[in-house]
Amino acid sequence: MSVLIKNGRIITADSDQTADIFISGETVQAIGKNLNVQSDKEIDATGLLIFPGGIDPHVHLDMPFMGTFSSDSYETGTRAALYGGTTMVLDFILQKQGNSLQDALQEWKSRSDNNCVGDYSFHMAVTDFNEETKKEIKHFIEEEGITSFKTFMAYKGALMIDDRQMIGLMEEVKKHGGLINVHATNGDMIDYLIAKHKEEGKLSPLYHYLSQPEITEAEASERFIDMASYTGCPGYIVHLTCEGALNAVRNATKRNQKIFVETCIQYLILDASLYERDFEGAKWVMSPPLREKKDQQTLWAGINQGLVQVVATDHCPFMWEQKLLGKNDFSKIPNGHPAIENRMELLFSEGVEKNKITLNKFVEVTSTNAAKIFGMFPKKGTIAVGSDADIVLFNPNEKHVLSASTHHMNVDYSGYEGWEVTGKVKTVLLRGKIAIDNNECKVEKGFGKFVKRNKVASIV
Ligand code: DUC
Ligand code: ZN
Ligand code: ZN
Repeated sequence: MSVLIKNGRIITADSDQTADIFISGETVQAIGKNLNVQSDKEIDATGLLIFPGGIDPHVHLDMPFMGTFSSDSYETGTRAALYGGTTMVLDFILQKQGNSLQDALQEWKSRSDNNCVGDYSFHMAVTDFNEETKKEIKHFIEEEGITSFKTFMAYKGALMIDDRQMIGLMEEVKKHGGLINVHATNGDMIDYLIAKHKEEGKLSPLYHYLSQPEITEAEASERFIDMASYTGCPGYIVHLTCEGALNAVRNATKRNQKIFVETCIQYLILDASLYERDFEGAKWVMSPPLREKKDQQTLWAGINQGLVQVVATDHCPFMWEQKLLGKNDFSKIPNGHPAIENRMELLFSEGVEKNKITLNKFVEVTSTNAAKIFGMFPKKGTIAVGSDADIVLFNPNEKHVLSASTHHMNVDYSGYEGWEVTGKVKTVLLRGKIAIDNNECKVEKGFGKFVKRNKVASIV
């Protein structure tokens, strides 16, 4: 099967040109003006923008968490991602404390194998670092193609590791060419504040927010950065939300230390005033919580300063009925919100359309940087001869309204209900195959491939 995309405006992280793209099989074969080639299918992209397929490096599909499972399966989640222009996701395997990493990989494969519609990979979350786990790191990097290791500085008793384990893991991961990603919040401080609020009878979603003040994130981020500096291990902070934490990253640059930073779309465009809506605030109960307007400004600036390289989602949807598990106690509300389908359109509409970021920056933070940081570039993350033909055709002028009644995520509410966006994903190709066309998905579950990743970049 070959496809010729004619006359689109092709945007990559560092170029902007109107040209044709010729695809044969799974990869791009040629890019140029007025390409004179025979193709099985021709697409006229006049007036459309063409982006590399989005990569969302932070999603949780079918994940056991807080006594339930996130509500998108690998099928529904990766399909919704495709509708929104995201052709690849990176999900998290969670080691069970006391068990091996390999056990966890097998468990996650049992839910994901042959079920993905779009491409995917995993980060391996190490929740129990010990002499046995240590022996598994090399195998994951060199044989499984899983080169990034997630750590939690919070969720004590289930996911959190202490600093002794963190240092040990960093040394091992560095030795074999991997990277550590971190949920950087101070778990002990948060647990103290949760208990205090509950004792005082403060049980609404607002107290989820008030139990995780900015200092809990700033402190843990700085501590993580110091440990990464000491060990020399490449580090990536997931879902960074606030000024205090970004200041720690900025300070590290003064000693020539590079820490990769991801924020998520919700932290750029939503703020903590949503927690004042009584129990409706549970829709946005996630960790870390939404922050203040001043933090949004810091994050947009951080993107343009090159301190924030990635905009992800931390997509972790729960049905309203699941959120109701915490009706009388905010600490029992499953943490997470749905956004896998909305990320690209929201960032285009709120970022590019409102002149906060350029088109090139949009591509960098939605696709290219994640591919580089996580060892997939240039197979993924760009439009170039030889790269996978993961391509999004995007109408920058089409307005539409986000709603749970039209989205494809398996969740019965939207965190963005009624939000009008400018710009719409029209057609999506995944490895040369038309995956989405005119609001219809053309590929089945099982089409999505597991992508083995290389050792990671230390500079982007
Ligand atoms: N935060 C969330 O909101 N959900 C899943 C895990 C996390 O760290
Ligand atoms: Zn997290
Ligand atoms: Zn997460």
